[in-house]
Amino acid sequence: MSDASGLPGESDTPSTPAQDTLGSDTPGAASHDTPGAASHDPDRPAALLEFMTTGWATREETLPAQHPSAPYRAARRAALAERFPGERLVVPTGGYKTRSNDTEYRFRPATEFAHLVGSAEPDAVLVVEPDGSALLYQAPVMDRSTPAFFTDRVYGELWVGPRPSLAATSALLGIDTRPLEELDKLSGAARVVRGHDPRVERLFDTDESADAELTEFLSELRLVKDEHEIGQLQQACDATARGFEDVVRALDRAKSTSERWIEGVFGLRARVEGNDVGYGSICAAGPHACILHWTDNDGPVEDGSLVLLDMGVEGAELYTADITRTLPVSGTFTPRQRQVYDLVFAAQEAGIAACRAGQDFLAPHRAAMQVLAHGLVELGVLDSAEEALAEDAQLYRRYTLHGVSHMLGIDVHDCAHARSEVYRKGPLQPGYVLTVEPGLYFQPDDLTVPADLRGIGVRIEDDVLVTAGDPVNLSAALPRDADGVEAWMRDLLRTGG
Ligand SMILES: [Mn+2]
Repeated sequence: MSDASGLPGESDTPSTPAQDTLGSDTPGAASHDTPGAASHDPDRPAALLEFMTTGWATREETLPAQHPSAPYRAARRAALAERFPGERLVVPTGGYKTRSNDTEYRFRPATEFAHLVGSAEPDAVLVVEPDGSALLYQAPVMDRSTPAFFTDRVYGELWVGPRPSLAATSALLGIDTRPLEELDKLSGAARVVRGHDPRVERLFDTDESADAELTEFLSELRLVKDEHEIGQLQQACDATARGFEDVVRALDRAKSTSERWIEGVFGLRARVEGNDVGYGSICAAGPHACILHWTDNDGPVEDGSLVLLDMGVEGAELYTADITRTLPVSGTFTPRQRQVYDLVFAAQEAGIAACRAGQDFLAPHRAAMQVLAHGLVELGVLDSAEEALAEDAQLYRRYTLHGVSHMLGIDVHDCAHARSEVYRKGPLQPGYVLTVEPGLYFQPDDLTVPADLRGIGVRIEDDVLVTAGDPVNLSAALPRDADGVEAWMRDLLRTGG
């Protein structure tokens, strides 16, 4: 990170304010002598500010072509306007989140905003007016026409790079744009998607349950994916498959370091081919596989053990994959590992087969649990599958721990605010993309399981598109069955892929 401070403690010199309307709530924009400056920034004499704004070559602005996603997003905004006719609807993207002091996390647009607009600009706000027209309020560029271009750490061009103009954004996304400061002129009743931008929430007269209804509708609008979204999810799955291949090729380095090597290798693929990882990578070797969200990733990777990898690339438009493979570190399963693996695989096969339109959302879960419960008897873990499956007992869940499916999209656990009757208790519909991810987890100190199973954790997770016919596995590029996994690893380890 660059640090522009020269000599601290220079004399106070009046400086030109960057912009009044923005940044008061923006982390990193803490005002000292200049809005957008940090505590260690040196003061700037007026003569310097004047000098900095002159002597730059003129730039020609070429407007970009419209993005292929624009018509799809326009249709979503039209559906939103139709659901709440005559109302003002406000969807903020949110701003930078502070990591510590004046350093921020990388900006990630809010999911509702990403779905409806597709801009990556922080602090932007979509407003759908009562007549159904849509306006995007966005911070104007701070180019060399204002001293802010080199004083403002949040928007200044010399700090954060060139940002798109309102005209360029409008051309790219197919939506009318307004300067963000004009948002402050709005007031009165509106529904606002809460939780992303408190400043925007304070501008309007809102009602909590009316706002929740807006968020709920936008969550449900994402249940059925259109063809563009399915293409994005396929790309995310394909990039993720390449990331898994990278990891197998890098297993030797992981063995001489730790699980972190795997996390890093996959993260490299995610940043190069996508926006980032869609969630913290779970790189769980040996008994760490029994911890569902193991993200410390600081353990050893040892021959003879399994490594459970739950990782997903989030693509440029923020759609994420969510894939799990459990691999033998040596490239070959032991007979006992393979027995557990084959059982989880059979459960997943049953789950994927149940991903058919008209089945209810929990059908894949029930199908997989039937297989797992009966298999647990064969493994010598349970005495009776029927007893364990009984509604008032569900003892098998000691080893299966979690549900088999969730919706997938811009959020890894997508559509979280959808009503239960259309999601968890509703029917599967063509265009749904959900995970199928059964697992078995035998804790290292679980005295109810045979000693040679303790410390084994296996999960297999794929991303499945529901269609009018057979389910389509978007992550089929990665082998799932034990033989297929071994052959795939052998190939990558021998040839380097
Ligand atoms: Mn998942």
